[in-house]
Amino acid sequence: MEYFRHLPKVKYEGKDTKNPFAFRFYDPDRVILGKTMKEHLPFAMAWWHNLGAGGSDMFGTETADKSFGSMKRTMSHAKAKVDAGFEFMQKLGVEYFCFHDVDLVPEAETLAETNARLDEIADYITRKMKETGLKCLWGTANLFSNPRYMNGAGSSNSADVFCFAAAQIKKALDLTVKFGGKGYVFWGGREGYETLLNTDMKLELDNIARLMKLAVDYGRSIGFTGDFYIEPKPKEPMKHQYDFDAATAIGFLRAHGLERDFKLNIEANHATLAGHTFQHELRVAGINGMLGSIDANQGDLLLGWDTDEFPFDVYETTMCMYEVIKAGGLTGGFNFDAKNRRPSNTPEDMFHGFILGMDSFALGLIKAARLIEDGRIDEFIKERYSSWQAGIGAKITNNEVTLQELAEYAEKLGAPKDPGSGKQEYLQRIVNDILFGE
Ligand code: XUL
Ligand code: CO
Repeated sequence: MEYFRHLPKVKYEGKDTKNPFAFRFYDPDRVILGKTMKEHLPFAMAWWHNLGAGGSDMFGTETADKSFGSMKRTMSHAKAKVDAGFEFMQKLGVEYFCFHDVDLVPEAETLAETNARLDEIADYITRKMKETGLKCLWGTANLFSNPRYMNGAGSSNSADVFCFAAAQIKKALDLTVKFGGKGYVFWGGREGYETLLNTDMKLELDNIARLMKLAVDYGRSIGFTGDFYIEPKPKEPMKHQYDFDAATAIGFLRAHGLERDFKLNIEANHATLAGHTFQHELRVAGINGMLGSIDANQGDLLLGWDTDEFPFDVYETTMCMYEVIKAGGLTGGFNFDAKNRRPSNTPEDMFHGFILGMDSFALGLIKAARLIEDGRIDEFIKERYSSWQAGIGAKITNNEVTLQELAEYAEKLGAPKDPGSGKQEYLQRIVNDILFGE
């Protein structure tokens, strides 16, 4: 069965096309800074949004029909989703998918039954992967929707719940390995707290790390060679989330000896919820050698929650690609953890969402490469920090000085040289010129 029969395979037609089902900037074979666009931008489809989310919210039911011709919560629906998803990815030229365990099948009453369903669908998916050449970017376990996780998973007060989380992670890792996934994600959906009046914070944090260590040991024992990722998020659903932002997650990983196996999956909308720019979070991950993967979406700065919009702000995608290029690329990819707006409820809109997202990132890549080739920003930063290249600056960075020596140096100097203008407006204009002036 073809689910998007009336929709074409989306191709690159260049920036002058008015065809709504063509890429204007994403040209998979175009080479930029020595790599093709496709290599720079391994795009992925999020199973949950694209094949699952029908637009329901707190005030209303679904507006989009994601039944794909089958009754929901059945295995035939699960299979229809696979067929529709693979057709969708092929038509868009998206090579990867990401999944939670319970995105793939309806959860059953028992773990054993859910796992049997997962085995059945995994065989079905593996066959499709072989037929099409499509791949898995990462897998994860949903440890937040089922009521048993109301107090957390790794951070639950209940040891039994912790064991259920372990069981789900084990199975999700089995599936990720079966699909040849590049990564495995921990997004700590309910790993946080509402009030310290009922919370043992130290035990909760230690237990989350224990669960992660157990996952690493198991994953490595079954041949998982990819990266584990933490996906930081500051709030929603919990008031205090333990993985607040990149810096917090990195500190946590280092404190528990997990930094060799883990990197970060940075999500744009989570960054802005944490009061950071997307670029800030990418930089923090990048300079720590932990920029693994990206959940490519966009928030609404006027709203205080995770709106998971398709990325359209080219300034943001440019700065994102600037960071990614500077960090030497991703080990993961760009997962559109994004959904159509509730009134955008047709299959065409599903295509428009991905075309928008892919073209926004392609344009961001083109512009980021131009910023780097232009060189004025790099040059300015180099000059701004030139005092560290020689003399006392070089001695400090080589760790060849004592505080006493520095004090003597400062005293002799009388006054430091003018540190110079930061020239922010000049630099912002360069970015605008490259984004809009050429
Ligand atoms: C939630 C979120 C998740 C993770 C995977 O905000 O981003 O969908 O990406 O659990
Ligand atoms: Co996400």
